[in-house]
Amino acid sequence: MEQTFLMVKPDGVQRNLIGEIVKRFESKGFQLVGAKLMTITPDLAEQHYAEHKERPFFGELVEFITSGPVFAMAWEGENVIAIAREMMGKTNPSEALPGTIRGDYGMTVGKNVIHGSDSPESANRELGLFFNNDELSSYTKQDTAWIY
Ligand code: DAT
Ligand code: MG
Repeated sequence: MEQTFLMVKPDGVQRNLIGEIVKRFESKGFQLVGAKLMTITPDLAEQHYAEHKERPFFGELVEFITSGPVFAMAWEGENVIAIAREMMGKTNPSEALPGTIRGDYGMTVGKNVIHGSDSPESANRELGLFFNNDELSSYTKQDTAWIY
């Protein structure tokens, strides 16, 4: 079963959106396999966003993502990487459709509420950056038979 890394960013935590965001992925039928509230160090932020190192907004991005606690999550389900990206909406909340998380709760590209891995490679990399193996739970939920 596929897994992805999702994270409520510092703005989402401050705006009391953790529950709302967890609820959307739970209700969809995905399974939570790991979660923690944590403050990202500058070193972890630079590793996490390494692909953007040369972009002009990199400094601001690192400053923002380390500015307060985030809620880091590992979610599991069929096609969860792509479906979670759809549920998040476009990077720029002003272009994200209503019904998506960024479309419903975001206003600016800087503070866009949620992060989600964009490919199997990035999911694997990001899950490894944020979680130790013993922080991820492998378990069977009773509702799985009613979802698939
Ligand atoms: P996503 O978070 O949708 O995967 P991304 O990987 O292209 O988007 O960029 C990572 C984050 O960087 C994004 O969530 C917000 C910030 N960002 C992207 N483009 C930006 C821009 N033009 N100006 C400021 N911040 C930007
Ligand atoms: Mg990205």
